[in-house]
Amino acid sequence: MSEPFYVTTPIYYVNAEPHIGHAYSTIVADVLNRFYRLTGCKTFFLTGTDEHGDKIVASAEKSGQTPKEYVDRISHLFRMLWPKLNISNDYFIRTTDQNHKDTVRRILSKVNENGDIYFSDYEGLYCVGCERFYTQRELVDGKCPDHQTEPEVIGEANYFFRMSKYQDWLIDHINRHPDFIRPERYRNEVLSFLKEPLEDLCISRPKSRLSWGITLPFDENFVTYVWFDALINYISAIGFPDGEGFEKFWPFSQHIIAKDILKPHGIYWPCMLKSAGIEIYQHLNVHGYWNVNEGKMSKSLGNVVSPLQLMDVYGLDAFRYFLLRDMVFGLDSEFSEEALVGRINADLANDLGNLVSRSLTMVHKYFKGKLPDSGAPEEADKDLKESALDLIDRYETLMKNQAFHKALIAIWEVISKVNKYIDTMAPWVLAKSDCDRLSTVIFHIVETLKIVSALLWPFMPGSAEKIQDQLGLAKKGEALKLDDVRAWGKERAEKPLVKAPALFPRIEEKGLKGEAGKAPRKETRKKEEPMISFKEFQKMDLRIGTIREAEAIPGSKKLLKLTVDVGDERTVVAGLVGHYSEAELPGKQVLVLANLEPVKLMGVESRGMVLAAEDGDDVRLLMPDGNMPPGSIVK
Ligand code: ME8
Repeated sequence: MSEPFYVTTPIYYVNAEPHIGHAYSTIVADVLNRFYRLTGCKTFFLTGTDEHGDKIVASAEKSGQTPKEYVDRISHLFRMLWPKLNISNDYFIRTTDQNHKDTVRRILSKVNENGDIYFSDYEGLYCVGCERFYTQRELVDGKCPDHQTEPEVIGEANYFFRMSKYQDWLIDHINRHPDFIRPERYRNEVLSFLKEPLEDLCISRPKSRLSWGITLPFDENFVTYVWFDALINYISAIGFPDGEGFEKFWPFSQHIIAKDILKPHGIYWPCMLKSAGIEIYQHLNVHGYWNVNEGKMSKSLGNVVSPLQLMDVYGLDAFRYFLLRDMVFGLDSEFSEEALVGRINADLANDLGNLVSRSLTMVHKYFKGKLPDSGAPEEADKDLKESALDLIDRYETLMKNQAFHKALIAIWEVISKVNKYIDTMAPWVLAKSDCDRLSTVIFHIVETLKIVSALLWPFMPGSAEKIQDQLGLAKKGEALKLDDVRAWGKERAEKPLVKAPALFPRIEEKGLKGEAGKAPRKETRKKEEPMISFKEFQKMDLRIGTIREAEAIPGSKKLLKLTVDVGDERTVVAGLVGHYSEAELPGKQVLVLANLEPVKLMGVESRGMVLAAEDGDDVRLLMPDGNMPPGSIVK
């Protein structure tokens, strides 16, 4: 029986609406969670919101709400976002939950009883954005490196946690567990920080300055520092101290965070756990930043990228795939819509989408939708099978090491191998000459596709399930597990394979300018257009027009200037050169969209559009089935 798996995201501050940075961390956690489910592990996946502290109070004031009203509203936005991104979290924690508050007080009491809390006067440099004190050497040009603001000097008496006491222990723990913090660059960053003496941590705020927090169990006049409160969510959510979930999952805990919060997670949190006598978490997995136009996303710069907008335009799985494929876990990545469209068209529409559709088409055409058995395999078949089965092992190793982009590259190598196998084996030729070979080839294609779909499930659950459904394999809504696909040929379709529309429609790149961060532009649409209402349809003034004259437009290789009678005579410019001659057009009746905004084309004002059907290079005008008076309404 495999070990359980427990994954967490940061609990996000409710002072801003979710953007692609939050979406990325949460999707990474979801991918990992689904991956471990795929391997047969029992898993627990936690996300939530961080709702106390100065920042929240300031944001609530700005929006004219009480802190409670404000946190309820924004927390709800996060909670509602995750199902839309197909996030499979088991629990959503809020630091304003009573159970969490009780756990924080319990741990503070324990740490206090252990003699690790003392009261003292302190004056320090405080960054409100980070909600923490900075030392001089942490500042860059006197400013907080994250917020580029000068910290305030704050002097007040507060409670302190003796973090310094755990410095040597922590260094030793990191040295003895090389993958405790990963990738290595972040482990080194923490170790390098620990080369200097570790200062004690200020863990309280006087209620006279901030009342929106958890009251200290040993002094009514103070609330808990927001980080001391927030980090504890990882154990309060699973029932610390004696809940079943805590006992089962905590020893297998993995946190996902970005580099901005490395210090609280890599230093404060292990020291807090050690002081409270609790086992340390297993791994801290740290990723880089998504930047936009080479800078951090920020509301003031107006370059915040909304996950929902992207998803609406490009589709959820394409968005999830892009985030995981384009970022090397641990390094920063530049977000651009061009790159997203490029990936969708090349990897999803071309490689994967084509593979699925041509495979299913062949099973239908040659075997009436029923998957044939394999005959004796030849070298090429054995080679494909070996690559597909090897892929499962490579994939497992890569996923366990957060090398998501490499796992996807490995899957795509096999996708491209099957596509080449199809081209070389040419089933359409075998269909005429060798039925046995045809069965063997189709069998190998479908088996490989089955493996591909299973490995894709953590990244693109909806599409993977669709593929499995089309392959007749979906079992009561449960996706295939790794063990199901490892047994080559064992998992057989229980119903006929289904031919279905394209999984990933190509995106037209027309007009894309790559201003990342801006809302997706109108020209960038899926070919599969959204539905329009009847009311919207009625806005179109479609009429029958009779072409009176047609003439070339000097300098244009495509356009003709038409004089069309649509009840009134008007000029309509149409791209008909090469399809119709000027001489054959007069007298023809056509369909005209008469209320299109006038536009100047090659210096000629066009008032309307002549409708035509297009198939590659061929263009044919649409005409009424019988003569109609010019200006007749089309409805
Ligand atoms: O720090 N690129 O909350 P937060 C990638 N409440 N990830 C990004 C990102 C970007 N540009 N921007 C944000 C807090 N993130 C605390 C956490 S945990 C006990 C308390 C993601 O709302 C990334 O995961 O500022 C980062 O660590 C987190 O959002 C910070 O979220």
